[in-house]
Amino acid sequence: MSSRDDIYSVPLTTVGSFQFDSDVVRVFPDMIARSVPGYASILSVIEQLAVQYVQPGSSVWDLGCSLGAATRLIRRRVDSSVSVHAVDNSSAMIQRLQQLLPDWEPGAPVLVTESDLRQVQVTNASLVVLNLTLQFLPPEERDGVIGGIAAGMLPGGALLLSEKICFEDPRQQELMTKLHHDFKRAHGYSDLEIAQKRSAIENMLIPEPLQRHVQRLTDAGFSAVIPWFQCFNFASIIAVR
Ligand code: GEK
Repeated sequence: MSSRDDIYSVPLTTVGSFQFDSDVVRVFPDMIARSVPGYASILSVIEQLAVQYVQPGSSVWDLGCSLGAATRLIRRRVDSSVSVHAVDNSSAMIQRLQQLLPDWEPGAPVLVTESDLRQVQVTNASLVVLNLTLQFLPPEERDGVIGGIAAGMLPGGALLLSEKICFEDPRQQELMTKLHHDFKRAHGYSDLEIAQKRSAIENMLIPEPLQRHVQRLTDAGFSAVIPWFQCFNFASIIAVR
């Protein structure tokens, strides 16, 4: 059971940089559901993509898997000839995921790896998921990461990329930020929690404009790059190899 996210509910003298540590792991499912508009819809589309794109004998990669929400949905939709790789560099996330795995419904084999995704070689992939993960990598490294993933994918395979995005037009940026904060308020976060979380994550999560992501995927050789979801400052793209 996930506890309620109360991490930033009391005033902190200094707000440290956000970490995916055991405190975050304890509340993570609640935190992500109340912070990311459309998170549940994105997960359910990932499950649909598993049916549509995963090829027998191929592999699936969930990069920045956290507690394996996407992995869990994918593995029950594919046959046992498929290996599902769940990768995250937070040891707290991976430890908790290992504890959760035995309670999951049966499905394809899952290989859990604690690693920086930049150290992982994607191979034989018919589906790759980067659900709210690329945003935590330095922007100058993102072209290389997407290029490496593209190189390890099978023709006809799909990459699902979801990101927090930013906007070149300051009025659009202001409106989308406000609507996102309203969303968080409507889901029970106080102004103090919103402000302290914002300051903790400011230098770690670096959003880019949607068009920058589309261009990067196109440059990496994906044959179709399809933004399919946007709610305020969150977007998701399907890119077909
Ligand atoms: C979900 N995809 O529930 N290498 C590997 N993992 C990383 C790296 C990295 N370099 N940087 C960050 N992470 C999930 C949600 S959460 C999104 C993804 C969020 C991991 C980090 O440890 C965390 O578990 C995850 O990426 C981001 O569908 O919290 O906003």
